Amino acid sequence: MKILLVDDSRAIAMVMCARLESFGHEVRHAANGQAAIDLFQAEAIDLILMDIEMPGMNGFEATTRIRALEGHEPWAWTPIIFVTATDTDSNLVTAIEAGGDDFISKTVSEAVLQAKMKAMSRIAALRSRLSQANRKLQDQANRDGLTGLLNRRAMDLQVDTLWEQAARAGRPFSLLMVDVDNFKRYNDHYGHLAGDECLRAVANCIDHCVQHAHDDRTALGAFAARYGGEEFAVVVPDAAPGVHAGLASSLVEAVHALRIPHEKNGDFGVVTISIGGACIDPTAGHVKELFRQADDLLYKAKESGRNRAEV
Ligand code: GH3
Ligand code: MG
Ligand code: MG
Ligand code: MG
Ligand code: MG
Repeated sequence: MKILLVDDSRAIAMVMCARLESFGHEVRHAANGQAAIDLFQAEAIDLILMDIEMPGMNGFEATTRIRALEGHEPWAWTPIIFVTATDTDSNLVTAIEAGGDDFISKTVSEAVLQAKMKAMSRIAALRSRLSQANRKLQDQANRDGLTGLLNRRAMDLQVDTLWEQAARAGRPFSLLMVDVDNFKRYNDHYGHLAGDECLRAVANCIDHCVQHAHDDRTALGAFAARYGGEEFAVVVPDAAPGVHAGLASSLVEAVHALRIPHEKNGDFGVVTISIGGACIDPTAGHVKELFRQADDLLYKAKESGRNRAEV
């Protein structure tokens, strides 16, 4: 484990440090509460051994603050053991109320210290498995199973946040609505399995273009999502007007260049997409207006022959 040892006494810290290292742990030392918080934020710590009496911020206060920092993360819980010379009832109660997990005396025997460290390693291992599983579940909940792109739910959440940010910064916000042309006929002609493969390839191509799109060498910060069925959305949160138009035509070209055979797609003979793209000032309109405009322009792109972008 990586242990954060918080103690204002250099002598005690050196003794404890040597013992913990002899059990195979890695130790970081902080000589006061604030230094402990700084180290905790800078490094991945598995366990904290916390002194109580320290000049400035004491151990109770430092513990309360560390617990507040952990508050945003669902599985974050770093075991904190108080180490003190005065293990009175009132100290024990205050320690637990501040968010401490255990309490040991400064004169603790080597055997007991080692046993407690073992128990805490088990907690640290469990916590790390939970946090990994949680991250995996979160990722699964945000992604579309077929294409691996962000799903509609995740996109809506992202758009809300980015829209607010763009409004505060007074920057334009762009959206491209992408729809595969005559895709019903593709399924009818080639079958649904081939249809799925085709959607995967188109999604991949769009994602690749969006990830590599640059505006004068600056990455756009844009992302693609599966909006539903054979429709995709590309969110361009911080684009100068016109940038979204360039991206839209490069997407149309890139999908056409895949040359995926589609005999029933009019004269094109290959799979194509149509795009409606809108760019609006977030302080002057609602996000629904952005989607409505993009949708109208997509309809126009379909009407005027497909395999094109209207922006
Ligand atoms: P348009 O050019 O006007 O967009 O015509 P279209 O045929 O693409 O539009 P329409 O909305 O009539 O048909 C969309 C088709 O997309 C129908 C649906 O079966 C198919 N589709 C939607 N999701 C999936 C999917 O996940 N896999 C497959 N294979 N097909 C899908
Ligand atoms: Mg002290
Ligand atoms: Mg459609
Ligand atoms: Mg349709
Ligand atoms: Mg379509």
